[in-house]
Amino acid sequence: MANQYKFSFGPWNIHCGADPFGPVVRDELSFDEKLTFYRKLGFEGVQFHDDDAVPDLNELTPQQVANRAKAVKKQLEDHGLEAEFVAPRLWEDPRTIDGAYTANDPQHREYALERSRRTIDIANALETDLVVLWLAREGTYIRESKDSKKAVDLLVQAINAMLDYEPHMRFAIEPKPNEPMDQAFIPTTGHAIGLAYLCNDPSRVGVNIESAHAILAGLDPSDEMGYALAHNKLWTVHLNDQNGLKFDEDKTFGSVDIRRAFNQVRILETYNYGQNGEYVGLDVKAMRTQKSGVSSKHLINSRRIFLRLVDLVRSLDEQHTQDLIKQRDYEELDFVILNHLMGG
Ligand code: XUL
Ligand code: MN
Repeated sequence: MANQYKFSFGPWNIHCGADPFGPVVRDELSFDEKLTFYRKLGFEGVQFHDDDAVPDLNELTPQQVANRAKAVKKQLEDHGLEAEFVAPRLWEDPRTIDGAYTANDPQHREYALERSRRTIDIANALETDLVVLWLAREGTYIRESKDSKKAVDLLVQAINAMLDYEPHMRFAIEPKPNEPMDQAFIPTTGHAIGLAYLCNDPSRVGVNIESAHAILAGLDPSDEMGYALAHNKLWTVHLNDQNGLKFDEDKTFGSVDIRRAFNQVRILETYNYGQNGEYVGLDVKAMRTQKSGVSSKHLINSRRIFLRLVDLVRSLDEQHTQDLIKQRDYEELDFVILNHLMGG
């Protein structure tokens, strides 16, 4: 049976256009206002950072955090939505300046773990069994500041502590090679999956693959997806696009390289991604030039492009493709794919 896809994004994907060089340029929307966008745009899953669900959670007791998260669960239900995952925001607090789980200061590492426990509590209250770990500051600005072997040990210890804390929770590592760090300890899918196998329960540690992060690592996102699928560890994706090796652009899916996007959709479609409830997640930013009122087009367009590419995957003449592979006529295959993408 043909795949039916369900789509998600995070509230941070509707934003006011501030960048490191300039202030906001669009109206600030409340969380509840953002929730009204989801269904209208064709999305049913909400991705959360812990403080998207419970702002200022460091100021609250664990019980207060859980209670507030339960109120958010009700809010989601009122909008016909569900939580896809919750991710600890471990890159803004002063105690995460030198990293979180790999910070050199043991008290700062303990803060990171305590905050992650709250994230897990929030995930429980929102009734999702998935936590995403983007290891933002687990890396270095200069090689000599941290021991890379010890860093891996510390990451394993931290993930083990999270696995122990909630035996039903699954953890999807989102690798990224750089930004904000110069060198990340877990830059690629292979690193993330290697880390999973070092943990006490590898069956509950998988990955979230972001297209732009793979491109920043000089890799093809669809190959990264294939690698994770071969390990049954592709539990969510952050589809977007990236124009070369620069800052993380989070561009509309397919907007730079439609063929690269086609191949991501193709591998997801080929291996029935979504059959276990996985979402097609987006992590896209509107251009700063976009005015208020039309600043969610990057979301609707990414979804439309994904679905157009699903049609193109399904209408590709597979027999012809297989024949060309058999004949090793990859020049003709190249043309057939390009022609298909151009509507031929
Ligand atoms: C950062 C990034 C994050 C994660 C969630 O580059 O992609 O938004 O997706 O923490
Ligand atoms: Mn992401």
